[in-house]
Amino acid sequence: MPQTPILWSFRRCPYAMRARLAIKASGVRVELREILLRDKPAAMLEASPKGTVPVLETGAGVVDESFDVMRWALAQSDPQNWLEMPAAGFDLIAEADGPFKSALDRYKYHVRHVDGTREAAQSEGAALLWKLDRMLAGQDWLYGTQSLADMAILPFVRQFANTDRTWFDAQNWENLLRWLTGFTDSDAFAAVMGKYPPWQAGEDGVLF
Ligand SMILES: N[C@@H](CCC(=O)N[C@@H](CS)C(=O)NCC(=O)O)C(=O)O
Repeated sequence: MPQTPILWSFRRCPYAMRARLAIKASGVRVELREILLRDKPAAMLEASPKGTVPVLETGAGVVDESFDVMRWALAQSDPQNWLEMPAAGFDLIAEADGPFKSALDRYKYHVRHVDGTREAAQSEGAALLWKLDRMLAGQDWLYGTQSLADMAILPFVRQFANTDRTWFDAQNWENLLRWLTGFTDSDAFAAVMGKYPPWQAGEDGVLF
């Protein structure tokens, strides 16, 4: 690769998180440019006018969907064999990115005082969480060993959990809780959650 790829990122965004997780796991070095969603740099919008993070600029082009960034990184190098996942893993990720994420957004940003909205979204999201809990019975990861599916989905489960931590912790999904805690307590997670000041035009980002 002729130049260091550039990753436009926002620390708290679950999509950017999963991109950073896969990049770290691959060992590929990128230049990380932290942004503020309310003040997106012109250089990022030039690369990807749709204005969402993450955006990866490589010598060969722009990758601006987080799942594609994950796959790009693992295609360079996959020392932990995250790509060794049954085909069903792709459907599971699609379910998390689709119906579950939609429920998560309604749960997190529900219109206050509109009766039932929050509870409906909560139980809609919980349907996938119970399924994950069953898959995790007797094993640490969704498909036995850690794979793309775990790392693509966990940042969103973390966000769901943090929306109402008391409620989440009171549910009887022990396997799910173990999986989530294992992730949030891991060095791998800490390694992608460093805090950086927003990138300023003209400066180099952080070598990540
Ligand atoms: N499908 C995109 C979604 C990315 C996305 O929606 N990111 C959010 C932040 S978590 C964003 O950049 N939103 C634009 C904004 O808030 O202005 C992906 O997977 O990369």
